[in-house]
Amino acid sequence: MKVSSSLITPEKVFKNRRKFIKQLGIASSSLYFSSGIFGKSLASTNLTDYDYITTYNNYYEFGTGKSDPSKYSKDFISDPWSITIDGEVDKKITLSMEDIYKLFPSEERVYRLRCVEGWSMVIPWLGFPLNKLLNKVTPNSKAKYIKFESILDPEQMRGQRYPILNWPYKEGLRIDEAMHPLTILVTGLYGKALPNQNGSPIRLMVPWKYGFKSAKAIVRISFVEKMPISSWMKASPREYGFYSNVNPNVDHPRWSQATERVIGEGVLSPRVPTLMFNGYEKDVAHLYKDMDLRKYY
Ligand SMILES: Nc1nc2c(c(=O)[nH]1)N[C@H]1C(S)=C(S)[C@@H](COP(=O)(O)O)O[C@H]1N2
Ligand SMILES: [Mo]
Repeated sequence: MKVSSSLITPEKVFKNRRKFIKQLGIASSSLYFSSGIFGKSLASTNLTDYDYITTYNNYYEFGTGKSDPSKYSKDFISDPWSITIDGEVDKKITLSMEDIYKLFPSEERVYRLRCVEGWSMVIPWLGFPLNKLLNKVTPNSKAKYIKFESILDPEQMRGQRYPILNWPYKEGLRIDEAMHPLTILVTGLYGKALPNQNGSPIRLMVPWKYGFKSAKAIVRISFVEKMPISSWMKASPREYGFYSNVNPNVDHPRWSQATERVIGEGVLSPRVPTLMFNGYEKDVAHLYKDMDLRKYY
C-alpha cells in the first residue's frame, strides 16, 4: 500500500483499517497489509499503537531506560542532515535529506520489529529500499560488507557522555543482505515524519534480524572489505553476533528466543511464538542456505 504524496495519513485511517481487519476476523497467517512481494504474513496482526512505538524505545544514545529516548530526545536537532556513502567505491557521495526525499519517494512497509530482548511491535514504516541509495555509487572488487554509522553528538545525546557502547553506534550487513528488497531506510512512521526517539531523520530497518541491527540516525554508510564489528558485538561478543537473524531455535545465552511479548496488547502482553527469520523465511532463507545458523548467530 502506498501512502499519498502528501505524506500525511491520519492515525485514524490506520486505526480504522485495523478495526476493519479485526471485523473480518482474518487469521494471523493470512493478513496482508501491502501488495506484491512485500505482502507479509505476520505472527501478530495488529498494528502497535503510535503511543507505544514512540514511548517504548531502545536508543542508548539517550539512555538505557525504555522511556529515556522519548524523554531526552525532544530537543534533538536533526536538520540539516546528510549521509555520506564512502569506502570501497569509485567515488564517494554525500546526500542531504532534501536530496534523499527527492530521489527516493517513500512507501509504506508494515514490518514487525523483533527486539533481541524478546518483545515485538508491528509498525507501519515509511521508507525506501536501501538498494536504491547504494546503487548511486559503484563499489570496487574489494567491497564485501556495508558498515553503518549513527551520529556522534554527545552534546545532544546524553547517553554518549558515558561509555555504555562503542560510540558512534555501528552496525553492518553483508552486501547481499543490504541489497535485499526488504531492507529499507526509514524516514517516517504512521504517515508522519520519523520521531526523534525512533531514529530521526533516517534509520535502517532489516525486518528478519533482531532490532539492534536497525541502526538509528545514520550519517555514514561505507562499503568495506572486512566484516564490520558492530557496537553490540564489541560490547558482548558471546551474546550478539554479526548475523543476528531472528531464530526461535537459537536462544540468547541468558533467555529463550522461542517466544516474544507483543507490546501494547493489553496489560497481559501475551507471548506468541517467534517465527524463523521473524516471518520472512520465504524471502531470505536462501541468503543463508550454506550456513550453520546455530553457529552464525
Ligand atoms: N543508534 C542506535 N540505533 C539503535 C539502537 C540504539 O541504541 N542506538 N537500538 C536498537 C534496538 S536494540 C532496537 S530494538 C531498535 C528499536 O527501535 P524503535 O525504538 O524504533 O522501536 O533500534 C535499534 N537501533
Ligand atoms: Mo533491541
